[in-house]
Amino acid sequence: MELPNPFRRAVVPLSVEELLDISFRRAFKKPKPVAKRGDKILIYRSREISRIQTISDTLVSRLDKVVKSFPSVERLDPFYRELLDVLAGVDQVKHALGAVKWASKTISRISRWYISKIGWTDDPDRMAALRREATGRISSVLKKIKPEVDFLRETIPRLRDLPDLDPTMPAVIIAGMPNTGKSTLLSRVTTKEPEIAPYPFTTKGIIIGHRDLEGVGRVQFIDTPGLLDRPLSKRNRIEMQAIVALKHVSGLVLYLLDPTETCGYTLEEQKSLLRDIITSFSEEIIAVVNKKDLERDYRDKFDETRRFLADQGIGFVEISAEKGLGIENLLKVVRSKLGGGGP
Ligand SMILES: Nc1nc2c(ncn2[C@@H]2O[C@H](COP(=O)(O)OP(=O)(O)OP(=O)(O)O)[C@@H](O)[C@H]2O)c(=O)[nH]1
Ligand SMILES: [Mg+2]
Repeated sequence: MELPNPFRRAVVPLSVEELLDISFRRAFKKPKPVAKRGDKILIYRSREISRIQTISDTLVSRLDKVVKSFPSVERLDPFYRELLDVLAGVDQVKHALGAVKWASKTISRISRWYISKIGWTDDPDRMAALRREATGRISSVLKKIKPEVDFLRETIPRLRDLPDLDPTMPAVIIAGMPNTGKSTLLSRVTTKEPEIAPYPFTTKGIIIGHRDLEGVGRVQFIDTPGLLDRPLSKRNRIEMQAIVALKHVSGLVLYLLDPTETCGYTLEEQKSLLRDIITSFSEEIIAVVNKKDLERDYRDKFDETRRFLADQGIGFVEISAEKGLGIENLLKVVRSKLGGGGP
């Protein structure tokens, strides 16, 4: 049973220009109502009223859909709530949705008021003038919320793209500094094919792949964006998503180390980040020494890494994610940690 991403069905608003275009076009395209007895005043009146009503109905329904389709922030699972905060800001989203709701209410109030005013006059020119006033006010209400609508147009697609995390399924989080081979490892152990590239911050969001492990069942492997060795307050939006996974997903953490330093970060930095993660999070951590295929050229660094991990009492395995070395052994260790038997 998968917990679907709660933002999956959130509706992305049309732009303010598109909203105006659609509603006005609809209002002025409508066939003119036919009054059988040819009462001109009735015809004029119902035509102007129907124009305002169509514009208002179209806008209100589009705007309300955006607000109603967005999940209640208070009821969000903490993992998704914090991702929402990292990717968009909870307060900004609440403010933007509030503005959309305000616009919808104001538009329907304006339209009711002018419709009733048109009902009181028998002068066709006055009716047209009132209708123009109404549509003018409606447009300016919409234009007022343009920044909020643009913000939601940018933010909601990002939220809809978040992966589905199942809180009931065993989880393995793959973490480490940028470029150490996290995504390469995910592609080795699951059918996911994340982007892999020889530069940092290739992975910009959380990616989840699955694999069945004997004795454990289906396991979700969570690839995370690279983390730099720096305090929480300095972390950017990309890094913060990895922190959210470490904080809110309970599972096993595989911390990737690249002793070759070809990732662009020194072993010292990688060790320091590992120590930081150990003190900051309660999850069990296994160090994964990657790029073993290059050991011959970096023997001292590999030895130094092993010594450090042994001194700190941190369990580790050695692999080459790229060449597929040591993967079976790594999976065996993962299985046993997740209670599936093994060594
Ligand atoms: N030689 C060697 N290169 C590897 C190995 N694993 C990964 N690489 C290379 O390291 C580079 C980074 O790999 P990624 O899997 O994209 O690293 P990442 O940790 O996901 O990087 P970010 O998403 O940027 O944090 C790529 O050029 C990979 O081909 C390995 O075992 N041996
Ligand atoms: Mg990656």
